[in-house]
Amino acid sequence: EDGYKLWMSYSKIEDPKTLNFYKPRLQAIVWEDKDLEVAVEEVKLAIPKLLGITPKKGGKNGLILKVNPHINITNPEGYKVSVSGQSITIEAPRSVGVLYGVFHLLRCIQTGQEPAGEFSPKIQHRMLNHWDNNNGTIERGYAGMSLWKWYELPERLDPRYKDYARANASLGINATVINNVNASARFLSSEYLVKVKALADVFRPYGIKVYLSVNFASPRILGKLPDADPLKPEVQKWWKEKADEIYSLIPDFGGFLVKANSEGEPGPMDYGRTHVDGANMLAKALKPHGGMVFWRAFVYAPDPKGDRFKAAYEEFKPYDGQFDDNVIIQVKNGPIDFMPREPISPLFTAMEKTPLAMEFQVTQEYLGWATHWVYLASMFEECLKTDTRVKNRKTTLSEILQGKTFGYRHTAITGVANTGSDRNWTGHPMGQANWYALGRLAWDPDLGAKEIAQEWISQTLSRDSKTGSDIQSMMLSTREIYVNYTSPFGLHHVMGEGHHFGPEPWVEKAPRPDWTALYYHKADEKGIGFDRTNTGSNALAQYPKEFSAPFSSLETCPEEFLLWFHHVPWDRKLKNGDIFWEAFVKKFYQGVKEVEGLQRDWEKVKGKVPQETFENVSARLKTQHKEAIWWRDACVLYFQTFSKKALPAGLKAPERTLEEVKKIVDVYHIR
Ligand code: BDP
Repeated sequence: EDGYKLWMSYSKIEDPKTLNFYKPRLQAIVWEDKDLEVAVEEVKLAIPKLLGITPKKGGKNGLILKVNPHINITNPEGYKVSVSGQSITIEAPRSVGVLYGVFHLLRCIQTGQEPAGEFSPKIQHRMLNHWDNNNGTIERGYAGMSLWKWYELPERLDPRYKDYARANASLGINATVINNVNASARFLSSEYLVKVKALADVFRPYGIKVYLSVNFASPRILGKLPDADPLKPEVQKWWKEKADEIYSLIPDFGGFLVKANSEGEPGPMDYGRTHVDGANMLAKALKPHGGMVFWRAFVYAPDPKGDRFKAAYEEFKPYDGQFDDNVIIQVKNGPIDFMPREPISPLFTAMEKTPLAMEFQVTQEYLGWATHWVYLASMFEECLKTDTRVKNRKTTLSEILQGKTFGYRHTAITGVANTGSDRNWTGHPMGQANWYALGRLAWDPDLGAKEIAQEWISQTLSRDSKTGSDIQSMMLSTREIYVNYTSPFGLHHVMGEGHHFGPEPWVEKAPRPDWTALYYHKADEKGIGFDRTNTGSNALAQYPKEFSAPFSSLETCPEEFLLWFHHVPWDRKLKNGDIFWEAFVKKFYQGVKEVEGLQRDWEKVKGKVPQETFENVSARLKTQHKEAIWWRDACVLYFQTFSKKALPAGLKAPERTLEEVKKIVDVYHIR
């Protein structure tokens, strides 16, 4: 068990009740439709392994798979499962629905449930974003090189492409953006498009549409036009012809993802135009083919005196309602950048006439790369269940994304992938659960981190209920542990500059002021934190009043968000009676202790989970422990230079000096 098979290893079921229910009903597979080939193939692969029987073809009873365009169902990608007598029937209007139904059935077998009911995705576009470059590297990838082997395509199709598609389809992921948002124009060259087509052909039977990130300056770079001004007819013509070329190769091509006028990428503003001009121009090129534009709102113009928190809202809010109907604005979950804990982006509460897509990050850029165990579903869930108070009533972010609140015409949830060429796909074996969770939440954003963890464990590490619940509790604790030793009370953006690994709260110089740590923590002799209330940047005013009210005062601000919104005096008393400085320091120490707890708990599952995974996780936990101490020592010693206060009684001072800790990061700069 080296992890290659992900949650599709289909290990033998031991539970007699499950065997009794499924064995008689899976003796045969009945289907007619040719489009059901991959669904049938999956059943044929899984059932012998799970149940030790080989289903025969045809007959009256058994697993009946049917495409039925006339069944009445909420979403055309949904399916119905019913059990009667010795048969299980999976029926759907499209073949992909039947495939989803098959994966649902396989999940039910492995989690000891009986299948029945109607299942429909709550979100239309369920996507992965790969930040893969054409030279095989991955921006912020920690699990090896890109999965896509551009030099071998289109002739050789790595078998891994199909396993990638199976894994995604098993979760209901139906779209993949295969290249980096910092996009090379080369992906749109005719030479590359045939390679992209080869991938699209592999993914198609699994219901997965391919998208490309595009470089806005492509008409200039590839088309040799003088510029890429979206209002110029020749530029529009270039994009239209490019779209026609793409669709002639890939008739179901999904569309474009665009990072424009952000972090140095080209965009319409280079020509005095707007996001609306740029997005709508691309939308018009794709429209005749049914393609979509995902236009990212990750923008922040350099403004040393401003507050980066406010940038996306300020740039996009004025354009609400002006985008074409095949444009979605893709917004990161928080206003800054994938921090271990962020408040929700205010844009989600403010764009009533524009569909917004959620962009989560699955790759752990700011969450310890591949050496820290962080089960991200806890963070995704916290974000999705946030009550935004939109319309002055309970309105979760999940509901907004589902289109219920503002009546979106399109809905989307996307995750920046954590996959790579490592044999186990994600580097850290537990990172697989994050890919899994992203897919499940994109299908149903109301699912809970807890149930998703349990499902994943039953399909990967163990079906023993004690072992399962032990691992589940560990998983559910990991995110808060990471927060404790890196970013307690809402501390943010104090990681290493550029590479984003490890602590560097002392960073005061960077290519931009808002890439330093000092910009965010603002520590001084009085206290620490970014005042975003009306005495500070007033970023809170971007939220509905009913949402921001509790955050606005030091008394009522949830403690886990304090430093996001307040400059907190070091000796401010917290709810538990500690002064802030002491509570703050204690969190770092607590985080380290908790990693030690994780190590002890993990030892207990030895012999109960696949040995290779056991050893892999154990070793990574050792590194995590070492790095948690590094975070603790760096933050405590550095912030102590401002607070000038002693450590709380009973805590042992770090064994090294601040100067010594500062040197450690140099090693990581070359990682
Ligand atoms: C930041 C990453 C950078 C990405 C950027 C983005 O550090 O590599 O290009 O986000 O999302 O988090 O565009």
